[in-house]
Amino acid sequence: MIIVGERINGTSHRVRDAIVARDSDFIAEQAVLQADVGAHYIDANAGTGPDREVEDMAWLVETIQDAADRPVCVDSASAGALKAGLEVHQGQALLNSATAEESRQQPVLELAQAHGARLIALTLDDSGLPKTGADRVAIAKRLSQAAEDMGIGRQDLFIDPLARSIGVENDQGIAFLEAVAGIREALPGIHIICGLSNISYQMPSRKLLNRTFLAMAIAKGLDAAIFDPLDQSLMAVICAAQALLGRDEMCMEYIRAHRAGRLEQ
Ligand code: THG
Repeated sequence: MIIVGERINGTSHRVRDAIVARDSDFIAEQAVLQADVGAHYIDANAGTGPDREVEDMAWLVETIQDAADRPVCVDSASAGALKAGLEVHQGQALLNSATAEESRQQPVLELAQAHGARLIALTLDDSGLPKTGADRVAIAKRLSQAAEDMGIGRQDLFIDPLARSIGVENDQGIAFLEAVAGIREALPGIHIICGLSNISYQMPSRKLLNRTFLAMAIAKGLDAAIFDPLDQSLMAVICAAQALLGRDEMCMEYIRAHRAGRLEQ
């Protein structure tokens, strides 16, 4: 599993204050904490207004990479902020995100191509949020073809089928899981990612829903996720799922995690 640590997100007030105050110690600490528990990428989402997001993103990417030896998942809906993050990034970034919308497909694909970045593409087009699994698979195929046409191969493309809350629409859990299975079958070798917290929005006991959903999605073919890696129960679910699916030879990693006290509180 490829883990993207989500703690550096300006929608959190503490993070937003640190960005505005240019508190590099706080951002560095959040980056190191996540890298130390096994995050492969550190997400950087400034979440600030259009008047300052470009500068904030460049500062965030530099501050994270000065502190932690990890690539950054440069997270913004704005092409300008994505570009600013890529320009200061060392090594191969993960760009978050393109969509199949007219305004966001080609510009973001071109950015990824120009910088040799990996890319997250959301299954979203100009007809609005997809409802069914089949809608998401159809958009994923178009995104994969458009990326391939630009020389971006499946090994560098992460499809995000957009998990939406079961508290808002009851059948969104199953629609997402069907999308993961359909994409895994139609596009072998592609990566499938999602943000884990969306599924439980407006529901009680969110962590229980998030970790149950993670286990189900891994079984269908999810191979990357965006979440807080300091949540030990989620990291434990990944470890257990890999062992249960025969992806942990002799269950060695599972046993090692158990001995280190990382599986149960
Ligand atoms: N897919 C992709 N990228 C994404 C998302 C996705 N990036 C943003 C988001 N979703 C994932 N990142 C976060 C970061 C923080 C929180 C949720 C998702 C979060 N924060 C705390 C909370 O609400 O409890 C703190 C917020 C606060 O303090 O106000 O939940 O789906 N490709």
